Amino acid sequence: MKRWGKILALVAVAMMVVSVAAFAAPKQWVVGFSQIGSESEWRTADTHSVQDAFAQDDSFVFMYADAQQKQENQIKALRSFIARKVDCILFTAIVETGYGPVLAEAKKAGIPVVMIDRDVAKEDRQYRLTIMGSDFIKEGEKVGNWLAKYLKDQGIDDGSTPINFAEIQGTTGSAPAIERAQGFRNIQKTHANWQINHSQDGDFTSTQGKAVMEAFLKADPKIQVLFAHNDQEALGAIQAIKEAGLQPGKDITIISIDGVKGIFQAIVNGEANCTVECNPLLGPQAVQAVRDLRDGKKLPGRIWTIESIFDASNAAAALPSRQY
Ligand code: GYE
Repeated sequence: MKRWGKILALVAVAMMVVSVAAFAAPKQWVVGFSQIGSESEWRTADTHSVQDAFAQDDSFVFMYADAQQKQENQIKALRSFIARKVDCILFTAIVETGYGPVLAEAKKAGIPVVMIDRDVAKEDRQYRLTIMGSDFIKEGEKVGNWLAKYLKDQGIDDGSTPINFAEIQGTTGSAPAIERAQGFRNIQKTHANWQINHSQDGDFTSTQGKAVMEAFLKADPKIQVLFAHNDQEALGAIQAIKEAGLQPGKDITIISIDGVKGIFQAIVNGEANCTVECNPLLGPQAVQAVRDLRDGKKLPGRIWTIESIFDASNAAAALPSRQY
């Protein structure tokens, strides 16, 4: 009897120790983030936002993998997260295709994958849980709609004389490049005189944006409108336009997407005309989604970000409060 009493007491003490330990240190969730690289100011702001948001909550162990613009590095990073049995994977896909097998491995291992910003191709979306970020088709449509009004108001577009457009696309095969091009064409189609005479990949960087614009201008100095898929490319193109002896924002109407400080300054200086906002500050949303997941809540299939449009009418007023 005495012996049983002792055993019971020991069990009770052990249970207390276990529950106190559990109370003092709840299981930390390990979250691995596979990021593309750092091709633009947008990307840097996005990376910092996600890193800072997770750093503020010590119930997470946050692992960051920078793929330096290479898909094979991303696939390696995803495999190492799976091998490490992380609790959740955050993933931005540099291009849409090529991730099916590794995402299927994550699903098989029971690891939820939350896409941030750039999605994978339709056929691979069955392997990921949700996507948070912007509506790139809508962004392309906003570009077209803003231009329609602006070109008409400026007397550049009479509705029938051909307008000479150039487009610097984002990284070929990436979700934003595919969808921004599509969105813009949805509007362009409704203007019979809008001609996209030049279109090339600028890889979302200012160096490439400049190189592509130089080539365009060499072939055709009479370009009237430039749509760059991101601000970084537009900023590079502005350099090329100046070096060609033309006035950016005047001789060539320039519109791009993101809303980084550099383009705000260019708009204020009259060297760019408009930016369609694409919000990179996805960190707080990402933490919330992972917390919900940990709490067993069901995530919506799509989490949208809220965005605006900035031109000469509102850029100066908004500039001081811009966070990226
Ligand atoms: O527009 C660009 C970045 O994926 C939405 O990638 C993002 C794009 C953004 O390099 O600046």
